[in-house]
This record gives sequence, structure tokens and C-alpha cells, in this order.
Amino acid sequence: MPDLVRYEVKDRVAVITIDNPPVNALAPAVWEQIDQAVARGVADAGADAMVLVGAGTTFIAGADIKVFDVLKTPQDSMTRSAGTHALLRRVEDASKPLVAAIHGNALGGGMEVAMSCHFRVAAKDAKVGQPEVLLGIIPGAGGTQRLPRLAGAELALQMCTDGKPVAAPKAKAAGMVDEILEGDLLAGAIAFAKKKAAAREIRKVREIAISADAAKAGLDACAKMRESLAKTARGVKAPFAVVDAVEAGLKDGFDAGSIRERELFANCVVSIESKALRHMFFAEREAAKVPDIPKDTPTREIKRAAVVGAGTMGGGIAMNYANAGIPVLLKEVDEAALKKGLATIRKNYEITMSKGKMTAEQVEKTMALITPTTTYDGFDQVDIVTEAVFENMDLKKATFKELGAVTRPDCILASNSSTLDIDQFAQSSGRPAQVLGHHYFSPANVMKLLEIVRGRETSRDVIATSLKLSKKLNKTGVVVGNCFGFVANRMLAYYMREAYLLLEEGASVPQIDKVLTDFGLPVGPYGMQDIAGIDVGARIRQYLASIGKTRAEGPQSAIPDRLFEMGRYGQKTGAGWYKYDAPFSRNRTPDPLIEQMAEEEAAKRGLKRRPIADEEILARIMIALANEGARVLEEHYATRAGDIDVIYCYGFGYPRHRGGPMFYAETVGLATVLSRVHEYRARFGDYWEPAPLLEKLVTAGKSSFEQ
Ligand code: 3H9
Repeated sequence: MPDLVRYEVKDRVAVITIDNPPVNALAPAVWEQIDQAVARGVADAGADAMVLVGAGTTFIAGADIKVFDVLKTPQDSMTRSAGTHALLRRVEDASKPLVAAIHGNALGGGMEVAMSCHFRVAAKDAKVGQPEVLLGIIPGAGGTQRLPRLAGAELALQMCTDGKPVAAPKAKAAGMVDEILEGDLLAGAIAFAKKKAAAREIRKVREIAISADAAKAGLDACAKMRESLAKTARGVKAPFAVVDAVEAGLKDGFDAGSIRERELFANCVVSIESKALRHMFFAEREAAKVPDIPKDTPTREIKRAAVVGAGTMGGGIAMNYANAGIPVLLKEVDEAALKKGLATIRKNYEITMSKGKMTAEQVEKTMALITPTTTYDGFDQVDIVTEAVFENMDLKKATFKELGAVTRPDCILASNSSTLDIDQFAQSSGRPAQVLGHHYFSPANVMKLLEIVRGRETSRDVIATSLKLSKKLNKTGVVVGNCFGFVANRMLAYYMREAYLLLEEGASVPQIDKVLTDFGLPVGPYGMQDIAGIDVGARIRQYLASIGKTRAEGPQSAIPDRLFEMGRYGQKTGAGWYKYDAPFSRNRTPDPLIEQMAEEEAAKRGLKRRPIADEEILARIMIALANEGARVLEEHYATRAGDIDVIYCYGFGYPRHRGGPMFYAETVGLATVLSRVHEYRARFGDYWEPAPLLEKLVTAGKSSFEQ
């Protein structure tokens, strides 16, 4: 067995070092070796106390998440966790003072190990937390029992239900950490341990008594938390399981609470919610790895940026740069457009300030990083330009031609196009190796996704720089290929096709939207279009018509274009798929006009409108997405199915606990998905064509898109 835990004695203190890079995750062998090392320290006549510390950059980031995949039934988990609980009890029962020395992170199982030590000291910038809920589980090694005893039930409930880590100073104030140490952490921890040994002091967290008053307050906090979760945690179970476990401990004591925790953990860990969230955890880390772009690919530093176009997207992109502290030029065609764009940016910051998330000074400082301009002056100084002009091929080509002339030869030229062919702009610029797509999602300053679109000639260092930049801009960058609509919008065309057809066949706009929001999306397809602008899609369709193409094969609904012609662009015009109180208002009501249009269009197609069940709406929309996703994968426009899932979760708010459209299809079953495609083909027409990859996988008996 490799040496994952080292043992040495320094100044009569046994130093137990966990060394399992990169994050000292608790693989089964690490748990075992911690147990053995503590027993050795207890037996070692040369040691009066013990310090548990992590090697490298962190203490312990938690249990090894990959190991959960082997747990197939709740019983598997119950058996294993009985061992873990007993192990931590042995650690806690050590007869010599045991001190956890925390730097970096003590998360999940890491925090549970630390709480089984008698004392905790921490570096000033360390963090502690119980983020299990973000993986669809609850703390499973006593966290729901020890944390309330250490920090109080209210804070414990907060930490275990939102999963957010707490910084060391706050942890100290709440009693989770005994001392914050400046300077050398290990030396300080050894000195601390010696003091505790001299005083013969040992403190077992599980023995901390909870007074009757504290128990009552804790139970009240449980009730309050349930109420609040009912509003904020729709569709997920783990946060509620946290409350059940904490409550059991408050009512029935540590031992009974621990058994309840194990049962609840066991049910959570085999749930689809947890599998989906674990899939997302690894998928978003995998997405940062591009097969032909090694980790050591040189990157350029982005010190100055420019954005062309101060509309909704351009303004949001400029905000991303300013938020990251990067000075940015914001160019518009005239003063009026510039003024309007800047006013929107300022309004956005003021809203953030009104929520207490920014001070007035920070607003001014950030605004000062955005320099408005109507000329290309200063563009020769910037390291990257993002173009966010109208979605029009000729305009984009002309812009890239100008950018090629006014910027330095090494400046990266990115397009925020949401659909158009990057290679055509690249040629116009005269230096295609520097050109790529940076496709942000609306609102660009909020949505976390950045689709990094690789053109035919985009150089590797430009891609690597974009991936690095995405992190700096607090985005999740996913590299995709250059097909029409790239990955997100190419698939979205199929999602929207079904939404339109379902409307014509008899479903209503509010019904379709509700099915999708009940599924977990923040907004349904029609609500989303009203936000994004019906004009945007209409212009794309006009362009496609001019080159003889459609976005998704199948019947094309005329309603979106009719709305466009009526000037009903959505929220911004006060009417779209819904009616709004006023332009830009969010207060909407269904519009009978849409029903009337649906009747007319259905009649034109010879359709008799019928009631459509919610299940059919969800199935058709999701299957259309997955089928097109399979084509995207097969054609190599996405590297992995997980990349598509990350794109949908971060670009459109697809519910993480469903794992993204491709993972969701796997949970439905690939064979079921395929048989539905066949069924729809028979019912609706040949445009429902199964993706060859889907057929291949089903024939081979595969249950996953990951090949
Ligand atoms: C738990 O503890 C349950 C308990 O109650 C016990 C029950 C019995 N396992 O994120 P990074 C990998 S559940 C396995 O890029 P950063 C990660 O995949 C756990 N692998 O670094 C990546 O691999 P690769 C509760 C893990 O500096 C590499 O480490 N704990 C784990 O940006 C670097 O990760 C959590 O949920 C793990 N636990 O962020 C914490 N953690 O290089 C999960 C990381 O191959 N972890 N890896 O792509 C994190 O939040 C972040 O990784 C952390 C570091 C903040 C620690």
C-alpha cells in the first residue's frame, strides 16, 4: 500500500502528515492509515501529543468523491459508513491530545476528521466547510452531529445546507477553530499540542453537552430552515436530509443522531441527484482539459481589453473585464449609443450595490476601468478585443477587417457571435490564428458560461489563453467547434422547434414554460425568448434564409416571425410571447393573441389542436436536445458529453441536479430515448431522425455517452 500518511516525531509530538496529492482526498487507504498513525502515536512512548496536518497546499478536501461510485445500494453505504464512524470514534478516543493543523481547506470528510481531533488550529487564510450538499449528499462521517455541538445548530444548518466554506476567522469566532496561527503552521501546532499535553487537556466534540435551551433553539432553527428550503431548494433532497440528521441529533443525542445520519447519507449517495451532481463536479473540471492543448501550452497575459459594441451583450462583457480588474475600452458607433450602454452598466452596478454586494466606492472604481470611446484610439495597446456588434455576417466581417488593421499583430480577436461562422471573420481580419469565438450568455455579466469557439486556424496558445482568461473573468470556459450555433445554440434550435410545435399542436405558452420551470430551469423557452429578444432569433432566421438554410429540420413555425413583424420583441418592447405591464417590466400575463395565432397556424398545417400532457412536453423537448447533442458529439464539435452538460448548466441554468441534457438522457435510458425518437418519427415525420451515435450506443448495449 503506498504511504499516504507519514508518521514522525518532532519535539515529543507525533506529526501525522496526510500526503495524497492533489487535495489529500480521503481514499479508503487514507482513512485506514490515519487510524493506524493515531494508534501508533498513542502507543509511542516518545510522543506526548499528536498533530494531524496535510502535505502540499491543503489540509483535506474531503472523502474521495470517485469512491462513491462503488456504492450501489443504501446497504453498501451503511456497511462502509459504520466503519468510518467507528474509526473517527477511535481517533477521538485517543488518550493523548490530538490537534488538527488546518491550512488550505478542511472540507467535508476533512472537516469531519478535524472535528474528531481534540483541537483545531488554522492558518489565517484557511477555510472549513461541509460542502457535501453540493454533491447531493450530507456529511456522512459525523458532521451533522459534531458541527452543531461545536458551532451551534443554526450555523451548522447553514453551512451544511448551503455548502459554503467559512473562513478561519469566522470559524474561530464560532468555536470551530481554537486558534488562528500566524507564521509556520506546523511549528505553531506543535507548540499548541505541547501545551495541551502539559495541561493533560483533551476535548471530545461528541461529548459537548447541548443544553435544553440550545436544543430548543436548534429545533426551532431546523423548522425555520425547512421553511426556507421549501422556497429555495426546489427539486433537491439533500438539504432537507441535512435538517433531518441535525434534528435527530438534537432530539435523541449523538449516537442516535449518527445512526440517522448514516441512513440519510446512504439514501442520498445512491440517488440520481447525487450521481448527477458528482457527474457535474468532474465534468466541469474535465471541460478545462482540451486533448491537444497540453497544460504547459504557453499563454499570454491579458492586461488590457477592448469591447466593440455597447449593447446588452457588449456592456455585460465589458463589466466582466472591469470586475476582474482589467481596464477595458468600450466602443460604440456614436455618443448616444455609448451613453445608453454606459447607463445600463451603471444601473446594473447600482442594483448590485443596493443588494449590499458592492460599496459606492467599488462601483466608481469599477466604472473607472471602463473607458468609453467612439474611435479605435488605444486599440493598438490592448491584448484582446471582443466584438459584440449585431449578429450580421457582413457587419462582423467589416468589423474584423478593421480590427485586423488597428490592433497589434499578437492581439487576440474574439467574436461574441452566437451562431455565425468564425472562420469567415477570421479571414477578414487577415490573421486567422488570433481569431476565435468568445460566446457569452445573456446576461453576460451573470451567466457563468463562456463557449470558446475554435476556428479552423485558431492557434493553441490563443485557446489556452482563453481558458485561463475565463477563470479570471469568473467564467467556466468550454472549448467547442465552429458549427452553426456552436454547441449551445445549435442544440437550442431543436429545443425551440419542439416548443413551437407543441404550441401549435395544442399546448399553451404558460403550460410549456411551467413544465420546464417545474423540471428545474430558471425560465421556460418562451420566457427565455422574451428576455433574450425575439428579434435576435428572427434576424438569424433571415440570415439563414438568405443562404438557403434552416436552424433545425422539420416544420418551421411562423409565429416567432409574425411576432417579430408586429414589433413584439419580448420584455424590452412590453410584449412578446407574453404581455408585460410596460417595456422592460418583468410582470407578465398570458396573451390570448398567441392562442389565436397557434389556432391559425395549426389550421394552416391541417392540425387539430389537442390537450397535451406535461409528460409529452418534457419528453419531446428533452429528447430533441439529447438527440442533437449526440450528433454534436459524433461530429466532434464537443469533446465530451460532459462538456455539453456543463454548457447547458452554466449557459442556460439547466438544473445541475439533473446533470445536464446528456446525463439526463442517460438517466432516462439511452434505449428509451432511441425508442422515443422512433415513435416520434412515426407520429410526426422523418425530421425526427435518430442520431447515428445514439443508435450505435444502444446497439452496443451502452448506457452512457462517455465512450
Ligand atoms: C465528503 O467528504 C463526504 C464526507 O461526509 C464523508 C462521507 C463518508 N475527491 O477543484 P480542483 C480533484 S464528500 C476526489 O481543480 P481547486 C479534482 O477532481 C467531499 N477528487 O482544485 C481535480 O482533479 P483533476 C466533500 C477531488 O484548487 C483536483 O482534485 N468535499 C476531490 O480549484 C484539483 O481540484 C468537497 O466537495 C475529492 N474530494 O479547488 C470538496 N476534490 O486535477 C471538493 C478535488 O484530475 N473539492 N478533487 O481535474 C473542491 O471543492 C475543490 O477541489 C477544492 C480545490 C476547493 C478543494
